[in-house]
Amino acid sequence: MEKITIIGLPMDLGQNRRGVDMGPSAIRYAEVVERLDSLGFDVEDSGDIMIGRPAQLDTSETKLNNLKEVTIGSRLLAEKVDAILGKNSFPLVLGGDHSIAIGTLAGASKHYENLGVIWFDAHGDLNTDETTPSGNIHGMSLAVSLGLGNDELVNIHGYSPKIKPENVVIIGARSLDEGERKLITAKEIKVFSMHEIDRRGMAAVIEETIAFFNEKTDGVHLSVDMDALDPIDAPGVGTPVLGGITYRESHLAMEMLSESGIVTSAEFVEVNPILDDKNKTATVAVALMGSLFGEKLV
Ligand code: EXY
Ligand code: MN
Ligand code: MN
Ligand code: MN
Repeated sequence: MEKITIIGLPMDLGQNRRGVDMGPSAIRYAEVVERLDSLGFDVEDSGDIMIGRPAQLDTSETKLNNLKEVTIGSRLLAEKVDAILGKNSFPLVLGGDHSIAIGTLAGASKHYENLGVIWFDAHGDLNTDETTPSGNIHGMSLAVSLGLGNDELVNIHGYSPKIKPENVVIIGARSLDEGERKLITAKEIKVFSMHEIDRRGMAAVIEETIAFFNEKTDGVHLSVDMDALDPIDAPGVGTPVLGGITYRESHLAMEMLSESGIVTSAEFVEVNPILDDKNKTATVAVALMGSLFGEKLV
């Protein structure tokens, strides 16, 4: 695909540390448009989806924090991503916290029979309204996309499930709750934890991921939670976990995915400029986007 359409969802209501709503601005400030332009793509920045802000953050109605706002944001994003793919452009979504993946996947998976998902994350985001320890929807977005959890979220964009468990690969996991582990076992979800990455190396992990998808998917969505990286390289995230993917390993992953040509949509989430060190995390995110879209060192 020659065209890339950038869309931001400046929302921080899927978790409880404010500031990740400034992620799209920080990523633009780190020159995402210029970077992708220079690689020869026809880049359109279609701006941000504005969802407004409740006067008071509400946790009273359900166990899910800010359910109403997250639902509205997800619906709007689903429509937008659906339309971008309908125009044969590559949707590049900027978050926002990881709850926005509910909307991205709802819009994207309509276009594929068997959409694969690469979930690059320290976490599984596989909690449901039953298992969540926090009530934060960013810890549920992958489960919701599998059709599990709150009905309203699960049915966004009018259908469910968006993806099948056998089409999911999680890379970088090192913080999973008990309910998430049970789900991974029950649904036989493929997980490359940090243990596998340490032991086998990122190259082998990505080679296996590409082979896994080549066999059975007609599109692949790449969901990059910046907390997959080690906090040394990506300090500006709300839920950092020690012992993560290095800067070079993450680049290698993007470069290999770029060479494979399998990725058909992507999102970069959880960049929180308030917690960051001189926009480092947004700068790393943009560098990874460069590699994902074919930037070469020589
Ligand atoms: N598993 C925890 C929860 O559900 O609250 C933490 C989730 C963090 C999710 C981050 C963004 O990937
Ligand atoms: Mn996440
Ligand atoms: Mn995470
Ligand atoms: Mn690079």
